[in-house]
Amino acid sequence: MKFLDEVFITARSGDGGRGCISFRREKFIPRGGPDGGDGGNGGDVIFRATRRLVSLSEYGSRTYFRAQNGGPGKGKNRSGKRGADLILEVPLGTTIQDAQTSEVLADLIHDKQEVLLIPGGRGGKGNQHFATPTNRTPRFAQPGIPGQEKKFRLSLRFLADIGLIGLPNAGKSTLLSRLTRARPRVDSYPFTTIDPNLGIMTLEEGSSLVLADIPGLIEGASMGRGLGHQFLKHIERTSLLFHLLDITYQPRNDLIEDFHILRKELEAYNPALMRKPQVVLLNKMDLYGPRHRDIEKVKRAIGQMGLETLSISALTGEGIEELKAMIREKWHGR
Ligand SMILES: Nc1nc2c(ncn2[C@@H]2O[C@H](COP(=O)(O)OP(=O)(O)OP(=O)(O)O)[C@@H](O)[C@H]2O)c(=O)[nH]1
Ligand SMILES: [Mg+2]
Repeated sequence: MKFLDEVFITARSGDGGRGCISFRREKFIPRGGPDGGDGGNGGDVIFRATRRLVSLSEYGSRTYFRAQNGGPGKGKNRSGKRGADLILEVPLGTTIQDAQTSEVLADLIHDKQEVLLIPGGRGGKGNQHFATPTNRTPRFAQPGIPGQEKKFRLSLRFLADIGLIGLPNAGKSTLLSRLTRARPRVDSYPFTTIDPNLGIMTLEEGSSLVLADIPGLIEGASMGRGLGHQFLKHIERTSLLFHLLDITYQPRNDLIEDFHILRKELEAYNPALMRKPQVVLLNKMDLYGPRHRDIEKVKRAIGQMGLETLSISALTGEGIEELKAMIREKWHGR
């Protein structure tokens, strides 16, 4: 299914069932009183966050949903059935807005978190409630209140702990598949990843972290070049960024310059991204050769900017244990 992080949908709560007009009829009670039951309430429209979903794809084809109507009241004081609620499941990190006013109605961030956004219509009261000393045979009951319809904008920003960023082909997806059970596509051409991926990394003591792999960024990404910028929102909520540098990358022959280009893109998109803790991962160390001697210089320059570096090979696993230890340490230190 196609990855979607923004959709518009319409939902309607259920109508309340109508109240019943009925009179008791029993053998020896010729003129029994009113016994019309109440209509059932219509179902509510509820949004529920679930870890099971990572995209809003389910709302790509179908965009109209409604909760069940309440059943009508019946004789012998029996109430109508309550309409079933409509439960719309969304991935963690989904913001729900009123499509007309843009008002933010909910931001769902916990697994199984629910929010009721349209109450079902109330069922009407049956004529059992309306007998008075002067009117013992009320021939009326309330109709149910109709449900309401509303248009929503759902937008997703991943709730990930760590974001993987870098130029196309830097090895982000390879690293994701090293650290988690996710198996994103990996290939030797740029822009292999066109939709963001999520992976879950389990830490020893049973807790886990979510990693987000977004499409490669290029110069001008914040202005809409390439694919990257539209996905930068998915790393806005992370608390740590891994910036991957491919040590074999050659076009400018200056890794530091490439690094600055991407940092500028992040800053231009949202300065808060730049303030996030960042670790620079020098990737593809398995290809290290005489041509890459300036790596030490690169490390020093990045160190002078106050950033940590780590040399790894996402492909062979070199340095990955150190990387995992660093992640564990950072998470325990919080
Ligand atoms: N030799 C070597 N190759 C690597 C390493 N990491 C990734 N690669 C290769 O580099 C190429 C790109 O890897 P990907 O993981 O697809 O890179 P990406 O950063 O996700 O790329 P985009 O999705 O295009 O942005 C693939 O051919 C990988 O096999 C590494 O540590 N060593
Ligand atoms: Mg990729």
